Amino acid sequence: MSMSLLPLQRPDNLTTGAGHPIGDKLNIITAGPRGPLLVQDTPFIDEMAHFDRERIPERVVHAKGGGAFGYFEVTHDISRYCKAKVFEHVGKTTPIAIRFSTVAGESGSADTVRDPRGFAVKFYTDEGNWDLTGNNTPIFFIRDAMLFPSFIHSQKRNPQTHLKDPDMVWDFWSLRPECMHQVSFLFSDRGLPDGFRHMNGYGSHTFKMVNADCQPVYCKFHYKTNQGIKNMKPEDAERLASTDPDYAIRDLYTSIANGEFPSWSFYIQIMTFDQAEKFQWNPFDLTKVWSHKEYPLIRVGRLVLNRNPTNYFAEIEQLAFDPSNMPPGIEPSPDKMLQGRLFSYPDTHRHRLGTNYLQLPVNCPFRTRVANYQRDGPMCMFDNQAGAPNYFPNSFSAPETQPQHVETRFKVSPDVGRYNSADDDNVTQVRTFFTEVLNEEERQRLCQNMAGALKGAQVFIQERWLSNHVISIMFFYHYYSNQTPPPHCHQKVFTPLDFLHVLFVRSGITI
Ligand code: HDE
Repeated sequence: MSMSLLPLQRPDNLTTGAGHPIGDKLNIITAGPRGPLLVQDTPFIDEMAHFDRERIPERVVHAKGGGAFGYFEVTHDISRYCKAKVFEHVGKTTPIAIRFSTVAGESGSADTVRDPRGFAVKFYTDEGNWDLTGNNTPIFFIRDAMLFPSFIHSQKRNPQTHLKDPDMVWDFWSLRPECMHQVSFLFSDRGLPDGFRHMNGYGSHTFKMVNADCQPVYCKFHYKTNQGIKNMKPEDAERLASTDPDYAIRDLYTSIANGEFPSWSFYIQIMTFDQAEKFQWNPFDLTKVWSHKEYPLIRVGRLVLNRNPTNYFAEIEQLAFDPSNMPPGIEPSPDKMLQGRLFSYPDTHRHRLGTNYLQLPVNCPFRTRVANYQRDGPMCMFDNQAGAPNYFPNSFSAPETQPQHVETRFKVSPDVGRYNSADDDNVTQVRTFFTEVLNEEERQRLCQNMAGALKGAQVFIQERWLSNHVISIMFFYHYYSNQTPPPHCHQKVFTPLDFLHVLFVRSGITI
């Protein structure tokens, strides 16, 4: 795989960063053969000073990942829902970048761990970049952005021991039962995807689409793998974590290098504002899905990856996704998580990459021309918009607003407050997932995987996780009565310890 390191036909002239030819790259300048050094050895100082600054902060989450480039092609017309030019006509193609990742591990961690996978797509559209910064799951652990830093801390290292800590993980999850749906997905077979090519992607949130007549609808995005879903057995994933920790990056790179270009079919689900009013749950709750029966998938196009990065750092490490990058025709829904993300991503990029991160080639909206009143800042590249006026309004020929692209108006009249959504039906969809989506063998593996991880936490935490009536109802009725729970099931028929026993015994684990 070291093809990019093959010797060039004719070597370039070696220079310093400032372009001065270097005569000797092996021997430092010293006073006499045994030293000391001279500060005038600028080739040495130039090299060392740059080396000292090679690292930028890794992503606070999703630090380990790989990516590639390709295109999005429209295969079906959805202009009745959305005026965004990216969907303008069948056959239209738009360049894309995709970065896949794990969530909790550091940038050197193993690819084959049980963790959601990031699936972030950047469309370089004619109206600016559109970033669908999604995952390989249609849902998420929490529904309120306030909880995100705590949730992530619980998945990362214990501040004292610097070790991953099952107490922290299960303590948080058991205190927040809205996590159940995503945790069930995570401990099912799909929690260990075989590389990045064999998994689906989802925009996950509810978004708003607006058509040319300014009529809005709500929508969700799905991208289904054309390579087929393939997951790993836990024992294989564990083995690969030590023998080939970069398994997924290697698999992606190699397949593209060999001309096997992975692709995904791109779909939307649509919900009208009227339907949203009547929906049985909060349609903006990220812990819930929209039934495909009631809100069928509508085919839109396909995503194809056909080019590897030529430089990983420049094109993948510096690639910066931002859910607030939306071209006209795509707007945020009120989803509290999405709204929280609109702030967080550009904020972290300014810290990780610097104020002018949007000028980096991989982030700049190269299919359009940026014309605004922002100037200067560290690492300002290009011509800084030359002599164009840097204030608005002005009387000179300078960028003007385009009123046809003003965002849609919408009504909000409720009282401002901190609304508690902790008990917003954490049960029904988890039960559906367990009883209707999974088959018996998949259910058994879910139990086994969950028990195997849960046993690392203290018993009082295990009990709390299990005493959550969602899981009690789900497992008890499945295994012992094989029928839908009656309406009175929230009255506990069964103690947490009973359930613990059931879960572990069924999984062949002794505690
Ligand atoms: Fe992220 N997330 N996230 N996230 N996320 C980041 O942005 C954040 C969430 C996702 O390949 C960070 O550039 C908040 C949901 C992906 O570069 C950070 C909240 C989903 C990636 C951040 C969420 C995601 C990130 C870290 C809740 C799936 C990697 C570095 C309010 C729908 C993108 C960075 C890449 C990265 C914040 C929740 C997916 C810190 C505050 C939900 C795929 O800004």
